[in-house]
Amino acid sequence: MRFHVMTLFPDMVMQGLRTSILLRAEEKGLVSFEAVNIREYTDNKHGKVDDYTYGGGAGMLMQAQPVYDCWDSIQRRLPGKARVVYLTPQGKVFSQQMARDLAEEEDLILLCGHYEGIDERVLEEIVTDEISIGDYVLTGGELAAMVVIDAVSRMIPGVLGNHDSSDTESHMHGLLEYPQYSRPEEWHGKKVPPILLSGDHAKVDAWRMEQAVERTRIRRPDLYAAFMEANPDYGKPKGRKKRPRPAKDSPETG
Ligand code: 6GU
Repeated sequence: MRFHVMTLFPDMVMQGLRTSILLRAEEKGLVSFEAVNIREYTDNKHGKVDDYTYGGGAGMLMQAQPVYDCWDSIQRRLPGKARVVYLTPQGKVFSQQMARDLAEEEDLILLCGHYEGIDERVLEEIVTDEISIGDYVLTGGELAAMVVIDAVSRMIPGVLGNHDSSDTESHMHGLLEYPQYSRPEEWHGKKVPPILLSGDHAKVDAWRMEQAVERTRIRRPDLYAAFMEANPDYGKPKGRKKRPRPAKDSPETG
């Protein structure tokens, strides 16, 4: 998959992406990254890409012309019409499902805004998806673009080693990850839960599942509710027949 980032800060984006797992993925030919400097496409002789907003108010806006010409120069060299993701706090909040969906694309163009945003007219013409990475405001779209690219890349087969496979991750069953421990067995007076040293894989799996569910219940009641909705029998004793429960209005229930 090829990622094309439209930005005023190409070095920031490339340095962020060409590190660790994503660097290895690019070296293996599984993904490629380019950052295209929007400023190189401005018609303004001073290299200006922003101007005041009509109607007044604080701040500057990125102008339509350089953004459009930058997009056009990228799109012209692609084999088909690529989706264009605009990173903005006004977008749909990014999720694992959106990462999975974007990972199906051959090319993806990401547009990073700055200042108070971008002239709406060019957004209407080129943008197919608007994404926010959460309910807070960043100074620009670059960090958000890197977040999206990271999450999308790790869904591509071969990017992760088989050890950190993308389906034992947090959020896979819609649950948070269980706690994990490495050597030594005791550190700062804290022992590793004995069940993890028992060698009983069935018990270890059951313990991890319980921990994941309990952690999710405490920390993310929204995810817990969705999990229980999808797994209504979770935690109910299985096997033996339950004693029939007296009806609600039975004298036995008081
Ligand atoms: Cl995508 N951009 C900016 N500037 N701020 C954000 C964001 C994006 N997502 C959350 N906050």
